[in-house]
Amino acid sequence: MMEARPAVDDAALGREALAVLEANWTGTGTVPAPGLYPHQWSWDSAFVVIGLARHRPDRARDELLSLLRGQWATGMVPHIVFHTREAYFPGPAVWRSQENDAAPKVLTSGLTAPPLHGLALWWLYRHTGDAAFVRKAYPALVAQHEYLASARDLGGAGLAAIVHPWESGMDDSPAWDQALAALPAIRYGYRNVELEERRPDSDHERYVWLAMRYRDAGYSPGYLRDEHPFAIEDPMFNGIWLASCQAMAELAPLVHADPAPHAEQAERIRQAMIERLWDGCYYARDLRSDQLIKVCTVGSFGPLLDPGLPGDQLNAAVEVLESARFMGATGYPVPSCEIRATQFDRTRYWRGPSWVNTNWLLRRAAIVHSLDRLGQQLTNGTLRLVRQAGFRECFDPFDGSGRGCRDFSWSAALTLDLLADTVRE
Ligand code: 2M8
Repeated sequence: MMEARPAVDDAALGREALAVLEANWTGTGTVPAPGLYPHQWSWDSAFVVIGLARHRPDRARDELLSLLRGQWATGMVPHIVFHTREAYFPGPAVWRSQENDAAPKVLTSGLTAPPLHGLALWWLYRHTGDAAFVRKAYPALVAQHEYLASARDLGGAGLAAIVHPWESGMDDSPAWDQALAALPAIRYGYRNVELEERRPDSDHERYVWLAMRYRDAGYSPGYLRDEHPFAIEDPMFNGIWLASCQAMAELAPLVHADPAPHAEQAERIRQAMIERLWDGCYYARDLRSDQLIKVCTVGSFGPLLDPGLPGDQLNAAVEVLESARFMGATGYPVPSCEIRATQFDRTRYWRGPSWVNTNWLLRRAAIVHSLDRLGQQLTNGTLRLVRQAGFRECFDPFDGSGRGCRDFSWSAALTLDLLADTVRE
């Protein structure tokens, strides 16, 4: 297996990032990492599209189309598309997508992931001017958004609920602890092939149980609404959705479509996030206990992606982000959980380490709000991480050492994007 070596000069770093993405390309899609994640993951692919937009637009287009081949007739874009038979647990035998009438031919999971694809398509258009491709991909993304607005508005207020920690992309986040603890204790006894970064008492068996309950209910929206025990309105998932709605509004004229429904959707999400998730910081809301989950994580900053975020909230959220609760105290941006929380753990997956994708999203937010200094800090801090430790899955926020797997696609892809901006500046 190859592993890119850290490089100090930008040109070499860029070449290494491209080499990682080339090695992770299967001919159909880009795997997040060889071995550990040998299929196509939804938001990973969107980050790859963003990173390749200025370097390999052809590959970026193929990546998105390949992912969308996994879209269900309901509009749901699944969190994993299984293009090969490589072993992964839980794989097709657990999800059994082929037994569902709405599922496509290609095997997929039955869950979704943060809907970053509208923003990724806009990014690609912005850097290529390829309107023909927008026309090709746009209808699928409209269907994706319609699915979220209809099947996932479980709170009835205009937000999309996640029904599984995997749907957040931030699997082991402390934000899901309470909801998971309320589920029955499960012991399947299968050998957990998780990384050591996972909690020893990892909730993995509960994850699988939760996924199988949804599967056994035929992946039905009625079941999600009335019975499913896990339903959470997450500010990162919804902040990303809002950004994609705004992206779709900007793309709509290219396909002679009306931008208004996308803009209205964005407005609904904004209002609902303010009314339901804001309490001095954005928190996730547990719909089953109808309570805010009072732990501030990197997900709390998702709403900053909204250019229309009210000034008071913008300032308050940025203050928290820059404070000693987050990047003010760590050497590297941005810890995935506030460091004063009892659940914070610098070594464990989504419970402390810094991730390139959330750094990139927050840098995007900083640019949207013309927060130049913050944007620069996020850029420089992220580039320092990958220069020193390589394209690792995540990083210790205090000393910058790499954690999780190596040659991780979104770390490489988003490095390419950051470098492209650095060169221009
Ligand atoms: C992680 O999620 C998968 C399950 O989907 C896992 O834990 O095995 C998360 O970091 C998620 O955000 C990411 O999309 C996926 C692949 O990189 O890995």
